Amino acid sequence: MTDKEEAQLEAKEEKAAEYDASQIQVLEGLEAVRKRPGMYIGSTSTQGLHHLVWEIIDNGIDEALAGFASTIDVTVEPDNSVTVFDDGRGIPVDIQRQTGLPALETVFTILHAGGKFGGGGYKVSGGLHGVGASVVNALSTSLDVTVSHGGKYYYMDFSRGKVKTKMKVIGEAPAHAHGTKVHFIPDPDIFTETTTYDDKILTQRIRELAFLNKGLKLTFTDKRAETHEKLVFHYEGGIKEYVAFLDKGKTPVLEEPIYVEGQAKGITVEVALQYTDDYHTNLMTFANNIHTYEGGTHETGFKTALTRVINDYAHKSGQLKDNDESLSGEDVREGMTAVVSVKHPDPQFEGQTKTKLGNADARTVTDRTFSEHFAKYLMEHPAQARQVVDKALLASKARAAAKRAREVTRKKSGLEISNLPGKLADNSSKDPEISELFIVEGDSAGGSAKTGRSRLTQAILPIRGKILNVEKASMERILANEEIRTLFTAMGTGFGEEFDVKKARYHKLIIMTDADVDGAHIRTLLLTLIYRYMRPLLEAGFVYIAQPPLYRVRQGKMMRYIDSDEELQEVLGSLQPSPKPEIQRYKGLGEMDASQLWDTTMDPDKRRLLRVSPEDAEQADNIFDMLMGDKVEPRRKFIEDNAVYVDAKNIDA
Ligand code: TSJ
Repeated sequence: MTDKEEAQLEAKEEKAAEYDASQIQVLEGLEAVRKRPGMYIGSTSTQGLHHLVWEIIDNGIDEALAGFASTIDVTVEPDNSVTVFDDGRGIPVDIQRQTGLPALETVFTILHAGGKFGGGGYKVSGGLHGVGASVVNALSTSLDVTVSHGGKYYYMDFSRGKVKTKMKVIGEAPAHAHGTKVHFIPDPDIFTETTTYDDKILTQRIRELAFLNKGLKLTFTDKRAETHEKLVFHYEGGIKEYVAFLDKGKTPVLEEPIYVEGQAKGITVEVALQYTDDYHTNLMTFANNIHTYEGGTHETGFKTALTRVINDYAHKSGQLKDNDESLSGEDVREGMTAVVSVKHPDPQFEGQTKTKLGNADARTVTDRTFSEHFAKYLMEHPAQARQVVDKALLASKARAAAKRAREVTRKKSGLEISNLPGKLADNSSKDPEISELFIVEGDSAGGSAKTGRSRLTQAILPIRGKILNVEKASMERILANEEIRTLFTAMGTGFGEEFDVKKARYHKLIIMTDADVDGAHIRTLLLTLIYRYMRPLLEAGFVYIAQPPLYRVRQGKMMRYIDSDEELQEVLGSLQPSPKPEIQRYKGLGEMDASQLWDTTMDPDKRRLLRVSPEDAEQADNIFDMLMGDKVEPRRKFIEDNAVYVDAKNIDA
């Protein structure tokens, strides 16, 4: 062998070794995903299962944001597998220099390879959800991809992340056909709780993505349903149509929502807002299509600009005099529905749930974009501007009056913790970490809970049936409601803008309602209230739902508590026919005595609590709007269609 040949051989061996090493890294990478899926997709519950779909769709959205795709089709197949198609350029099929592999293979086998090539623009994949398509691949028993490009169909498939079929051409495509189709089956070994997709969760997010990406057409087809109906979501107006959608059934103040869009420093900002005749504020903010529940810089920029511009205008128009007190943030937001959506090339997500935007430049760009357009709008629409300012002035007056009233009552009866409301049976420990507050439906169940509880750690607050319609009530009226006041006082966290989660006197707030439709209503109402006025509790993971059993079965000495009709059938099937098993159905908590309530629902060693995420509570908020809205027909239909859903599903997620 000549020196040259020897050197060539060595180089070749080296390359082969490098290749082997990188292959091992690939397998180790995807193996790590399978070992700790929660680290990559948050959880392996139904949320994690749906996360797989978001991951894949995000790639199609990126292609649309880059200007190459106009449609994304999502299909749930009869076997619960999912197909996503976009009509973009198709994932590149050429061989990459560094790896010697088709780019297509790399996308599905290398961690975080999702948006690494292509460059430029913002990517929604790579944001909060953006762990990449390889993670979905690792967690699927089977994943296949078809790319149409340059007159050919390219195909490749995988199993649990490992290549099964190397990329190959499987046919001739029409010359101008282009796109990417990904089909995957979630691995039941990973998603042990459930592998069943929820059409409501999918529909809601797909609709939201259509609102957030104006002009992009998204479709959803559920092939498990008899109809196979294709739902089409396509909004040329984007978030402006979102605001109108959120305000359905309310009376708008402006003839149509204000919409502004601007761009600076590579950041795109869109804001849409409307005022309606109710008191509740609905502000939703998004960064790279991710719902930023915890807000962040874009939200701050928007709020500051809104308050400043309205105050400036109110002075110019003479509605506010020089010596008048300025309108507060809460005043100018009362009755407002707004969506703020920014797209940032390098979003930084912070906070407890990583849903708080941290980029400082998003604040300045949002503030400037919005204030310029909004100031101009007010000047050009004086009649509507007057209404907006009048509304804020009214809110301001009501707030001042309520404050005075509060100060008076505080002096008299005291709202301080030293003077906790009579209905509350507080626990004896002062350590918030081990303290739990049970909100219990009904005085009789409240009595049992007080008797049965662990006095050291468990506080009980009984509440009566339907408290109050939060939607129709102003902040003042909500505060005036005794039971709501008791809840806020007991929590010790304050209210609205002064809310401080660090002051929480209990790190578990547990909602305990009957397992019937009324119980579901009360739970929805409480979650809505918490979502709107105590949201940081949700973000901190402090909010829970207790699960009382549905049945008790007794046979001789054997006794079991049972949670569902299916379980009841199962248990009855496993019993001897005699002696005849005795079945008790619990319609309400009140039917259990103190020790039964403790055993089944309150004992920390035996109970099963459901933790409520901000997303769950948002669903409750949506349901609540529908249940309490003016329109009777959708409500009746909703209750009929979703009797089960209202009962439990929105919380079980
Ligand atoms: F369809 C889908 F949503 F399921 C999906 C689409 C799933 C995945 C994992 C990827 C895609 C996808 C990727 N659609 N379109 C693309 N585009 C690219 O990967 C691409 C194509 C061309 C170029 C280029 O610079 O020429 C760059 C990129 C990133």
